[in-house]
Amino acid sequence: MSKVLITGITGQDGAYLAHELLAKDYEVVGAIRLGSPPKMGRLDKLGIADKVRLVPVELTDFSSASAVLRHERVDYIYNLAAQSYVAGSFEYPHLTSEINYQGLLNILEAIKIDGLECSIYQASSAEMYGDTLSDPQNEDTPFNPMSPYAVTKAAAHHLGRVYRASHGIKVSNGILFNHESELRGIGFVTRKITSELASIRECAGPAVRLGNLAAVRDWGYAPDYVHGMIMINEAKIASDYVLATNTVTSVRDFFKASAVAAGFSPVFEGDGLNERCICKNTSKLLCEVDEKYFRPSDVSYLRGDYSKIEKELGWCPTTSLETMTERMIISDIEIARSGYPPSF
Ligand code: NAP
Ligand code: F7E
Repeated sequence: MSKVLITGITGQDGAYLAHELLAKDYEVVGAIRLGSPPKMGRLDKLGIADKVRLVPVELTDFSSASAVLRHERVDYIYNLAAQSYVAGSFEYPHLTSEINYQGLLNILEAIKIDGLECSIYQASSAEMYGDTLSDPQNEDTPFNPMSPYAVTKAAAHHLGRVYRASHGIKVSNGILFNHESELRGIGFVTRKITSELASIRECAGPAVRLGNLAAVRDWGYAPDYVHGMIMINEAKIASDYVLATNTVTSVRDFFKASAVAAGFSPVFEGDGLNERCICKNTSKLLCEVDEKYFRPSDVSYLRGDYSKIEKELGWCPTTSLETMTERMIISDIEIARSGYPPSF
């Protein structure tokens, strides 16, 4: 039986990844933060909380990271732990850098020094591309990071390549475009929209307040993407791969589709800070623009070309944006009806 260590197991991707690996009969060990109780909401929701073994580790501390790796001797590592909020990285750049960059450095050094035999998947991000003239973006598109988050991910990406080329360590970078799900954190725009629309519908909650409605993203479904992560980490040859859908949607259009899925008839009116969305059947205010959700700099457009992984490993996305949006709305309506706040 192969043994796997997932850092960031309590996050969206970590939970889905653990679920798929357990179904394939892997022994799954999850690294959790030292000194604070793990957030078990997603693992509970997938019914796997008692099927994974959780080990406390401080990934930003070399001795803690290396002790766990030496002790566990895993076959595969998925390094997903990160301060993953782009907006938050402008406020907390040091924290973001420590876990997103130093965390990977500690893992790679521990593997190098102890001569450990394992394959590492590093969670790289489409955010590294920033605003670019290349459309769509692929593995050869130069990076133009526009946030502290993107800088840390680009640095970690290059670090992985350096350890692969100079020390022969089997590390692959998955350059993932945005992927969402019922388990997405409520701070990200898609889940913010679906959870707050559900609350308007079920509990007469307030209108959703959003920032840059014109931003365009390539949104896929998280379970499809963790399947791709496994393909990447288990490939014979370590390499870097884009996972994306090659289709794009603006925040405004995602809002409209979600509002329709929630039973509203959304119409946008006005522009700039005065833009808002009304339900034309009930005149209910569904969405307003709020300056506080604009970022100091924002990536305006991302669209990924996943043809390399399709050709070499046979991966492609299988879930449409419409299906994903419906699933998120249905799940958030159930949560709103339960009367409990979301547990993740
Ligand atoms: P997520 O839901 O925000 O999960 C992040 C995980 O990292 C959580 O388990 C969190 O633990 C852990 N973590 C955060 N700070 C930590 C620290 N200082 N020490 C140890 N653990 C820490 O993120 P996700 O959406 O699953 O994404 C997984 C990875 O893929 C991340 O590296 C992210 O940057 C990257 N990525 C995501 C996307 C996307 O669209 N989802 C796209 C590209 C790349 P707690 O539960 O204790 O907070
Ligand atoms: O923002 C705009 C915002 O926070 C998407 C992370 O998983 O994907 C994710 O990063 C867009 C941006 O995701 C609000 O300005 C408008 O243009 O959902 P998001 P992100 O920043 O793209 C990448 C690939 C990662 O690697 C990251 O870890 O939506 N937007 N109004 C808003 N965004 C938020 N969060 N909240 C708003 O009210």
